[in-house]
Amino acid sequence: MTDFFKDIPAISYEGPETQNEFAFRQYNPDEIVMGKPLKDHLRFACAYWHSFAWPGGDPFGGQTFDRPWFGDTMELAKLKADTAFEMFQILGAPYYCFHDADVRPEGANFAESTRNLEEIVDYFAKKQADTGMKLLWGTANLFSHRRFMAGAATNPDPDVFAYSAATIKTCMDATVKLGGENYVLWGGREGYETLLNTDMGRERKQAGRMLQMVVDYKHKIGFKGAILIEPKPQEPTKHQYDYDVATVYGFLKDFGLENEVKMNIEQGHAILAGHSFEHELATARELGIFGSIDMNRNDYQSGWDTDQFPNNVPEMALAYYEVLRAGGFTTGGTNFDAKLRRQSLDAEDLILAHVGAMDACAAGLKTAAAMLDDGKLEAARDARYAGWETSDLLGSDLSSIETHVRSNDINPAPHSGKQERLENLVNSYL
Ligand code: XUL
Ligand code: CO
Repeated sequence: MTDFFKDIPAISYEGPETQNEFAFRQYNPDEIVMGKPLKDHLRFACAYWHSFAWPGGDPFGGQTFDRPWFGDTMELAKLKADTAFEMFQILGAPYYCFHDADVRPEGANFAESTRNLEEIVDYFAKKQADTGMKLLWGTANLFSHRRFMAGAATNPDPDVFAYSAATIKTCMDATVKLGGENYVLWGGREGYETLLNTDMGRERKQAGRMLQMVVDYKHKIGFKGAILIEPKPQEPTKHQYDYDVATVYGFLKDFGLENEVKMNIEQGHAILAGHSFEHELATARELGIFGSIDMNRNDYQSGWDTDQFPNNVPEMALAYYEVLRAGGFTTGGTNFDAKLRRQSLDAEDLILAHVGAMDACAAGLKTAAAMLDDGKLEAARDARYAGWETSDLLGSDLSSIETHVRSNDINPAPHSGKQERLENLVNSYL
């Protein structure tokens, strides 16, 4: 046991009336909702990077957190792992997610970095066996180190492409070894700063080829999990190629990967792309590429990816409504890609941030389930499109349709979209 979370009890469900801050009010893991326990609907995961690797910097100032595991040795990496697994257990969050760079010190070269990763993976494997915690997804950090400043797969230098491909392979191996259920690719630097020095066509092909290699390797090693792309329009790069779900779908089609790769959709990234979270989720569902979610929120004033813990239940209800309409998670889950504010220094802050987020997600999911169960929203949607149930227009052609309009003297009357009525209906479930 480390003493970082000493005096903080394991969090359990006490119900809405409890006065205990260190308890769930909404998240009862075993509560049955639409035929299955809440914990299996939500599949919570903690993000290693924000909770244990992020030092608390912003563009105007550096580290504010003073964690006993900060430093570049294997010994400290193991202390970090010990503390992380203690937090997962306190929260009863069944999953976690990590990048290679979050969990191991950078080595002097590729071989040493890989050796460090492998040693930590063995350490994680033991901890997973001891605690029952599971890996939702692994990923490679191909954006922090200066070698990736001009991109990873899309770098003008083939040596960086090679280094990235080799790193992805080691991270996929690590994910498989830990029984990970997905492998994520987020291309933070796969884009450009200025078109003046960028060969966009070439970079796109490099990114497509890298993704094909990832899928080939997945099949070669028999990885049964999902390969997920996490779209984001910009930041840190001025323009990222995987802008949003629809853009990524076009990219996947182009490289023959639309049946191989799914989406990890992050709330904050959706907002940065000028969409709502539910828009991105619904798009992925309709295209058959919904996979998993990164759950956070952005400060709407800053227009920046502030990665705050989620707390807006009405918004989350609409997001989980789309998740449920997609059939819920299979390999995916709810990953808290969220970090404390840099003034929230205490161990308690880290626990309470997750407790609040898990409660808000549970409330959102239960609201979504009630909306779906009740059926009024879907009935209203069906009624709006009812005319299409008996129409064969889509199999017709323009000339026949003109004849049809003339001979039946078609003169459409506008119908109300009933938006406010539906908004009232949604609020009635909250
Ligand atoms: C960055 C982001 C990443 C990915 C994983 O905005 O969301 O943390 O989730 O690389
Ligand atoms: Co994310």
